[in-house]
Amino acid sequence: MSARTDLFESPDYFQLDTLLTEEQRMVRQAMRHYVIKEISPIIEDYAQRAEFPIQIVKQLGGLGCFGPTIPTQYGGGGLDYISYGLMMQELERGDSGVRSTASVQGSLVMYPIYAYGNEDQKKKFLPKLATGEWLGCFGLTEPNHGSDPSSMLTNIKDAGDHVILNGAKMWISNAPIAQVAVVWAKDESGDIIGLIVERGMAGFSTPTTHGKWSLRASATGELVFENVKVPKENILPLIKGLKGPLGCLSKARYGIAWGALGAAMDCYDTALRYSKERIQFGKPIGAFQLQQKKLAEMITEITKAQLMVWRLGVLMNEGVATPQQISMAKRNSCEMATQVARDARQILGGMGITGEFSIMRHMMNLESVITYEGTHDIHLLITGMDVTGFNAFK
Ligand code: TGC
Ligand code: FAD
Repeated sequence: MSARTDLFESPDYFQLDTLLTEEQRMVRQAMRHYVIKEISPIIEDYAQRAEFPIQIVKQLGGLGCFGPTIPTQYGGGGLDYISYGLMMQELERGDSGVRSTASVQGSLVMYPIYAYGNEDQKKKFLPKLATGEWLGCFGLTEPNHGSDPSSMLTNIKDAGDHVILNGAKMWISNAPIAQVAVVWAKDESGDIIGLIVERGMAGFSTPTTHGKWSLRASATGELVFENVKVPKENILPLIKGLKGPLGCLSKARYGIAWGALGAAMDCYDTALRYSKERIQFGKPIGAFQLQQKKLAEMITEITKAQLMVWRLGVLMNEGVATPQQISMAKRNSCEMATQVARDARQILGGMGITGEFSIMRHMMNLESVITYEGTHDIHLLITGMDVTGFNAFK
């Protein structure tokens, strides 16, 4: 058995399929087919080489993975949130970096332009981003300001018909290859604003981050701004304050809650199959109680997470989901997936550390997924604040 042959069978212990609409099932099927055909055969090699498979950008655009909930008039998919979640689940079942590409483009680049931009900005950027002709990135984190983005130093100064942008962003997915960057900076009053920085603007560079053991098939880099002249027409006019970037993060964190689940489902499925085929002491290792305990706990946790994200999707569709509910689901899925990947890797013994199987790659990827878009601790504190009313950040 080799990961190069994708034998995935989706775990659905509580018959959640019956809760999905025909359209949602079709979306999921299309994504599953895409992952089996285009991602599973190549992703391990790209990850080993630490190379981003650039061809997926146009493929994902063609499949409607960029901005699936954005209205079709701007090139989005006009789909509901459960369809969006299922897309992210299937993509991350293939690789977290593939889902990251879709999350960043749809939720962190297209969404702010759609929600906070004017009509000219929407018409200029959204259709090209939707098809994958252009790739975008999202610059919030700075070298000295990660969990606490409100302390950011990146800033703009008014200079007539343009602003002068200075500062640096770090750990930015897609930065080295993006044509456009949605960047968050402080204006002269100290308010956080969003602006669209385009590749080619003088003083703007995007050095690549090397040496990652995680998300190796995703391009990560910095955004460096040295007196960059950004036309005022590139400022997003409809938002001021940290709620701008956090509003985008709510959309992306929702996608991660489904995505991490996809990685966990792949690890479980691989480990279950292996446990039935691998013989030790004269019987399949799946017949030993210790391995059954791991598998039983995995499917229990996966099922709980599936129920949580499905319910969250319903609340998103009704427009009543809270950022705090999204935090809980993101945190729960990431923690669950990290544990499932670790246990699944053990079930495969030595084979578990090789690239013949997807588990070790998922396990390493999930270390980024549990960290970005708000760390495990930050989401716990968001829940803590919500239930107690006390703010542990201040
Ligand atoms: P705080 O005072 O709590 O909030 C400031 C304003 O924002 C509002 N707000 C939200 N609005 C929309 N959605 C949310 N999720 C929101 N959370 C808060 C809030 O109501 C307030 O509004 P207003 O009107 O009163 O101004 O802000 P704080 O400075 O105390 O920080 C709170 C904290 C720590 C929770 C927040 O800053 C945080 O979430 N930190 C984590 C940082 C983070 O997630 N960074 C992610 C960077 S992007 C990334 O990782 C992309 S990875 C991409 C990939 O490859 O997939
Ligand atoms: P820090 O904020 O320095 O945190 C270090 C530790 O301290 C963590 O364990 C944290 O939980 C803990 N901590 C911090 N504050 C508290 C507190 N108040 N109470 C208790 N514990 C606390 N950012 C972007 O803007 N755009 C991107 O596209 C992007 N892509 C990324 C891709 C990858 C592969 C990675 C790894 C990161 C990416 N990030 C991106 C950055 C990511 O969002 C940050 O790494 C994350 O928000 C944490 O910030 P930090 O790394 O500076 O850690």
